[in-house]
Amino acid sequence: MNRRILLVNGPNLNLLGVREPEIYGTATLADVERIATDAAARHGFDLRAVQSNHEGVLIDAIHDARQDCAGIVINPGGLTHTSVVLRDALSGVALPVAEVHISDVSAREQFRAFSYVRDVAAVHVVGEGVAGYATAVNLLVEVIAGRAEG
Ligand code: CA2
Repeated sequence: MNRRILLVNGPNLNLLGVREPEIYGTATLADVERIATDAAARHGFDLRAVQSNHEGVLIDAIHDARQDCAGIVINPGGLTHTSVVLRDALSGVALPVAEVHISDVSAREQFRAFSYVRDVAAVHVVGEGVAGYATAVNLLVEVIAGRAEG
């Protein structure tokens, strides 16, 4: 079994800690990647982090995960609510997926309540702030371990 997790952050998440701190807090993308890396390390996994503002780059990274990753933690950003192709990439690689959102998407605008990714993800973490990335890693590792046992 591969002991690597792919962390994917979608469009605009490079602005974390720089804009809209009242919604997303003051932690930066580098902080998020460290939180997830540390959580993965506690379970003996390493973590490859990708952030892009381009859908195709995210899809290529998801496809590449088939080679060397056991699961994917993803915050698709606004693509959550729009992207069939991102959903298809996630279901196509057949790795366990944890969907994470920093904010409580169910308590914001109506259009954020729908997620194309939700039903291809085994784990959902919403509204825990950036600490939710550690929760997502922890829960994903449980899913990975369960699948390894068969
Ligand atoms: O709550 C989340 O994690 C979201 O996935 C964040 C997305 C939003 O479109 C989703 O509805 C919920 C937005 C990511 C953009 O992040 C920014 C961070 C700081 C400043 C501006 C945007």
